Amino acid sequence: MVERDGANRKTTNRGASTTPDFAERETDILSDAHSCLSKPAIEPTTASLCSSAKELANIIRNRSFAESAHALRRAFEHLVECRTEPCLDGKATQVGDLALLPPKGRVFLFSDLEGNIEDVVSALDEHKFLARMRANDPDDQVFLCILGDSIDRSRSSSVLMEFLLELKSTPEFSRNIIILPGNHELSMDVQGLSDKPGDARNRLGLRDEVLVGRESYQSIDLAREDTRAVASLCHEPRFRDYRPFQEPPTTDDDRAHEARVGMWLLFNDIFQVLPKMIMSGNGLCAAHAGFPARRPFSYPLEVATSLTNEEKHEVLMGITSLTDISPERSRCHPFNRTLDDISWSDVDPTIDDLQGAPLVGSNKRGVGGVPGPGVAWGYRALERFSEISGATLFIRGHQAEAPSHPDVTPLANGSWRYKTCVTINSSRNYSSFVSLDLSIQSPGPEHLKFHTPLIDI
Ligand SMILES: [Mn+2]
Repeated sequence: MVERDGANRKTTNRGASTTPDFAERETDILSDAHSCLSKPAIEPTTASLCSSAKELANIIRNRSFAESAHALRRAFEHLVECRTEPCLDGKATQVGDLALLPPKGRVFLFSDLEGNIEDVVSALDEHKFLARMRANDPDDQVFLCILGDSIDRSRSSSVLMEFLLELKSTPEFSRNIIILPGNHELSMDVQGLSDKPGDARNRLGLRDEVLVGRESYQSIDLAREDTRAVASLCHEPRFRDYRPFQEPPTTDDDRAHEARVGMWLLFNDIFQVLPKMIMSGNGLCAAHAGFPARRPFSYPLEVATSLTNEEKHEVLMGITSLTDISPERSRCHPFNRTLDDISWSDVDPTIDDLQGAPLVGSNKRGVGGVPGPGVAWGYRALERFSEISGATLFIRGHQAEAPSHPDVTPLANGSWRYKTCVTINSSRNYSSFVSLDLSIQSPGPEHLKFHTPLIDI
């Protein structure tokens, strides 16, 4: 009955006024979005109809809140399905939180895009990604891996996330694409405590973009660091309390707000169900920041090397079940040490093995002054993880600044190497990404190709 009222009102509004004012139109759109959020979408995704990444990005940039809500809902349901449908046919597959690449094809890896949609779009088009994925030639498989921190203080964080998720939930592309969350996407959601628009506790601006509205958010001059304008919008009483409503909303304003809250929660759920780590059949491993480092991964190296294959497999299986996707939502992971290790850790060549308290790590990064939950790791920890996992090359992002140390080698475009680990950075400042031939057995850093995309805005 409520939906029917909404539908009637929509028709009336569209027929009665040639130029409905923005607020009225937006409320109308949000009411539609509210119903989209509560039911699965069935129509084909926009990406199926696009010939280039640029075309898709433009469509997504201009789509309505209702269309975004619809697409995100479809992406969430697809990602949940991906967790439980392993399949070995030359494509990427997934077991729980662990994404698996086949030992054939070329993989392109980006990390820390930080809302930098233009670069990834131009890179994908330069390498004819959509056409090649669509052609599905077994001898020309291309894979796209995004290693997290795709969002940051930017006007394009929500557009970039929607762009990546749209590709991921398109059937002909899905199994050539792996999207990992970084600490930006997984940082603890401490409600109501953040006064800064870019604070990690509101996912570095993504919450503001969603709750305030992309259109309003983009009208604020962030280049002038006029962040107080965003803060004042976000701290209107109705934006402060973004928990789901206990009672059904009665006014249009409430319905619009609930729709925005629903979309914000949906983004959070999507980040939870994304895979957390990537491995290939030949020895490539990739994650946002680190690898499982504390128990059971912190066996002494002599114990790790003496594990049977079955025992190593059992230890690795810990990676496949980091996330509880039960309907009871858990949006933070303060006590999931393995997830902290993967999404927050830093390389520190001055540390022999691991540094970090047993429960909460003590590396320098943190949220709101609280020490970061990851660990700092050195060579022995990397060696032990390589021994257990069989990884000969570990690719990560997260740490733009290379530590100054004789064992650290600066590479192209802000990337750097430490032993068998390569840290890449695809943010605006560096815009670099790497690719690797997956057929190479036991690859090392020397097998990586470094790219810098053309910026074409
Ligand atoms: Mn990071």
